[in-house]
Order: sequence, then C-alpha cells, then structure tokens
Amino acid sequence: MALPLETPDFDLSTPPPLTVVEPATFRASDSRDLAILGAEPAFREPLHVGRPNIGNRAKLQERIDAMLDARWFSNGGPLVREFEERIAKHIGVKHCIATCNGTTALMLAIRGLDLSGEVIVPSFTFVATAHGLLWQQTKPVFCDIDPETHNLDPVAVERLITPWTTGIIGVHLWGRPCDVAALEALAKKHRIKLLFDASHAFACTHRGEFVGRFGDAEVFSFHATKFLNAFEGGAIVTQNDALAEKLRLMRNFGFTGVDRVEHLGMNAKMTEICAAMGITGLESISRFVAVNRRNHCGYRTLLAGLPGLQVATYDEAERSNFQYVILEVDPARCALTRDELIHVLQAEQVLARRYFHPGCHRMEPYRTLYPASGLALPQTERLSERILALPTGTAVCHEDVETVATIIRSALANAVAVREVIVRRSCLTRPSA
Ligand code: T4K
Repeated sequence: MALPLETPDFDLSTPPPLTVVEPATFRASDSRDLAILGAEPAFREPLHVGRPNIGNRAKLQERIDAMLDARWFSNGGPLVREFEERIAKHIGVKHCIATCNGTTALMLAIRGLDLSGEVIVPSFTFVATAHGLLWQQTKPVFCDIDPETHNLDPVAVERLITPWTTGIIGVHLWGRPCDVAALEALAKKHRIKLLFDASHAFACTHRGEFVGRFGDAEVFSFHATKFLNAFEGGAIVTQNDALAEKLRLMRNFGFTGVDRVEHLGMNAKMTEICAAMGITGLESISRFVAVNRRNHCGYRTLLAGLPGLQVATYDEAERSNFQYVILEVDPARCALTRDELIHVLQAEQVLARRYFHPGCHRMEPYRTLYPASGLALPQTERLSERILALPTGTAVCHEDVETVATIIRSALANAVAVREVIVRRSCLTRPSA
C-alpha cells in the first residue's frame, strides 16, 4: 500500500490520512524460533525505538545549499524565523521562540516565568523536566500520575500545593494531553504559573485545539528522536507578548542591539541547519502521522487478547502523532514480566526501551535529595515497572511490526523455557535498556 505523497505543508483542515491503516493486512503468529532460546536473531541490525523521521531530502539539501550560499548559519537567520512562523501558525499561537534543544527551552521558560521555590512536576517523565527546575535552584516536587492517562493527577497536585509553590509543570506524556482544564483551574485558584512540557505532543490536539495553546507557555522538543526533529531543537510557544519578548532576549545573551545588553541571557539559539531540517520535516508530518498510526494500529491488532498486555491508546476524537507505542505489562496476568520481555526482544536486536524507568525520583540527584518521595508516588512506581516502548516511526515498516509482535507472542507461548534461560543467565541483574 503506497503512502500518501509529501504534503506541501501541514494542512490543518485535512484530517490525517487513514488509508494506510489496514490492520487486516497485518499477520502475526505464535510460533517463531526465539534468539533467547538459541535461534538466529530476527533482525540483523538493531531495530531502534527513536529512529529519526526524515522529510524530503532534496528539499532539505536545497535549503542547506541556500544557507551555505548565504553564509548565514545562526543568530536569528531566515530559516529560524521561518520555522518559528510556521510552528506558531500551525498551532495557532502568537509566539514561537525556537531554541537549540527542548531542555534549554524548559530552562528558559522556567526562568522566564519566574518559577522559584517549589514547582509540582511528575516523576514519570524524561529526566530533563526535573533537571530544568533544579538547574534554576527550584525544587521539583514530584507528583503522582493517573494510572490510565499516565499524566499528572490533578487531585494529587492540589494536595502538594504549599505557600512555596510557584507553579505546575504538566507533561503531555506520549503525546496524550494532560487534564488541561483541571490544571488551569488549579493554577488560577492558587495564583501560580502553569507550564506544559509538550516535548511528545507536537501536532496533537486537546478538545480540538493544538497542544501549544495551553497554560502560560508550552515547550516542545525537536530532538532527533522526536516525531518532528530539527536534528536537535526545541521551542517555547506562548500567547503572552511580554514573556515572549523576555524569552527572545534570554535566548540571545540579553542583546537588544549591537553592543547593547538589557537582560541576563544565555546562548539558547537554534541554528539555521537545524531550522532547515525542522521546516523540511514539518512539510511531511502528514506522512509521519500516517506511518506511526499504521504501526500503532498494527501492534494493537497483533497484540490484542494477550493476557496482561495492553497497548496504550490515543483518543480517536483528537489528532495524535502516534509517536510512541507504549506496552503495559501486568506482571500478575502476563506470562512474562516487562523486564523478561525486554531481554527476549534485545536478543532479537529489538531495542525496546523502559521509558521512563525508574522515574526521576529514583535518579540522582533527586534520589539523594528527596529519599522518601517514592512513598507518595505509588502509581509512578507501579507504572515504571510495567511500561515498554516498542520501535515505531518511519524507519519501521509493517513487516517489522509483525515480526516484533510475533516475537512477543512466541515468547509468551514459551514463557517457561524463556524464563528458565533468563534466570540461568542471571540476565535480570544486568539489564542494558
Ligand atoms: N521533556 C521530555 C518529556 C522529553 O521526552 C525530552 C526528551 C525532553 C524534555 C528534553 O528534550 P531535548 O533536550 O532532548 O530536546 C531520548 C532523547 O535523547 C530525548 O530527547 C527524549 N526526550 C527521550 C525520550 O529519548 P534516550 O536517552 O532514550 O536517547 P538515546 O540516545 O538512547 O536514543 C534513543 C533511541 O533512538 C536509541 O535506540 C537510538 C535511536 N537514535 C537516536 C539518535 C539520537 C537514532 O536512531 N538516531 C539518532 O540520531 O533519550
């Protein structure tokens, strides 16, 4: 089945093409000789979770050539300005401030919003969300998540608000938006700021509006592994004029003109070549969505009905980028644990990942700073032992999805033998994921 051609731009009026999703064409079986039991690995080369999506190479090359001819590589060049304009237009937000990566965007936004004291944040996220706070001498107060959505639980958030709380950072994990209305209501009630880490959620909607329009500001990551990548990159989007002006100054050392500095700043600029990659990818995101959706649908179809295994779903009434295929393994009902499945997959060269194990609160420096925080995070602790991210993206074809699903089905069908081998090798004492 041919995929849709590159679209000239991301057309918001057109729903993402559904024609490539044909679950009936997917096939998986329960019998495959497993590498962990001595067979040849299913894949010769590693099958990664985060292979970059690449737009039209000829267009990218054209943009890079124009950039080289112009000899303008950084410091607010035309490609960065174009990238910012396009992102802002697509989301329907007034300001986009592009940065060199998502972590720096978070740090700028945290500082720009004057967050200090304590800020409530999930522990079940990539560690950059917490680092962005502590880097600014602000205490991340780890909050538990909703076991269904994997996002901040607003009831738990309210319990953690103290006189020192200046803000909340919600993470739209896996691109599934937080309970925005509840968090906005809390922020308003307690007169604190609300920032969203939308690193996973570019091109996703909530109640029909694109992520990027909520809270005081939202932050995207355009890292190589993200749905839309700029090699490395990030952005802050906001409707707030004064905040946007401050962030632009902070991004570029505080310069307001030649030899004039009016603000404390740093170097957080996106480069022209990164913007070229970002713009080119943006022109292909309908295709990226279509492939991700096909893969997600394939995994869901092929893994359906296996006891104790569940592929996390996306709200069909909204737009999603389907960037993550998240498998939840219930150790009480599944024949193998999440970590046993990881070992089976790794033996086949399938580099599934334990995102976001073990939770920020169990990583340094948080583990030492706040040793008891796990006690208040039962859902985080539970989920971080169960979640597995499977390979997807435009580098993963539907045969790959079938093979991965067949490996999982076969592993469960041969669970006793698989577990015996793992125990014999004591694999579980040295997981590499
Ligand atoms: N907030 C959240 C919620 C985030 O998820 C992230 C980033 C951030 C903030 C911070 O944004 P940035 O500052 O990164 O823009 C990866 C990414 O490095 C990280 O950006 C991302 N989250 C996180 C979820 O995933 P690792 O530690 O898993 O990276 P790594 O090197 O193991 O790569 C993942 C897989 O991708 C590997 O199997 C290899 C493959 N890969 C990677 C790269 C870089 C490729 O095939 N090609 C590549 O070029 O963190």
